Amino acid sequence: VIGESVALRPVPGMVAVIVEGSVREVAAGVVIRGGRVLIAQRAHPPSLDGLWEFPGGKAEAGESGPVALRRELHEELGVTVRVGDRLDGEVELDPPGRAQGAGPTLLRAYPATIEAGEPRATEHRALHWASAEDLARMPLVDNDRLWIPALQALLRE
Ligand code: 523
Repeated sequence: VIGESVALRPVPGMVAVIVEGSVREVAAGVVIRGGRVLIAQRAHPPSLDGLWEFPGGKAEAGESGPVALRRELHEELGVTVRVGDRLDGEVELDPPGRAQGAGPTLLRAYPATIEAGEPRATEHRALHWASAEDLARMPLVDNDRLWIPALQALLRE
């Protein structure tokens, strides 16, 4: 009798866990200092080689975006950061070979403040402190362009 099936009864807590567990996040860091924002030039994959991004990476299973970003910026740039409140907007990524029924992977951006260390490119080709004008003219990965207008406004404040 379907109506009496425990498995089909809506249990709000359980639904929340399932939904949260199916979303994957890539967290990108917006590090602003002295009217400029840090961008990093990707070396891979070939389709993104040479393009600039807000550095970051994939959250591992069970890891929040901010925690993942702190780890990634330590691995990639050698800095310790404090992560702020997420910026508006997100971009759905299309990972090749995504399992059917699996949730989306979302690119999200967070402001990050350097607490210790000076950024060094250990996995990127180069780093650049970009002005508002640089953001308009340098080749950024398409996904990251979403945040350019908001950042330009911030940098010009
Ligand atoms: N993006 C992206 N913008 C952006 C980042 C950090 C990542 O569009 N600012 C995309 C690029 C990849 C995917 O997100 O399609 C994963 O980013 P990646 O490769 O930087 O994440 P990693 O380092 O966790 O991935 P692996 O190298 O595979 O471990």
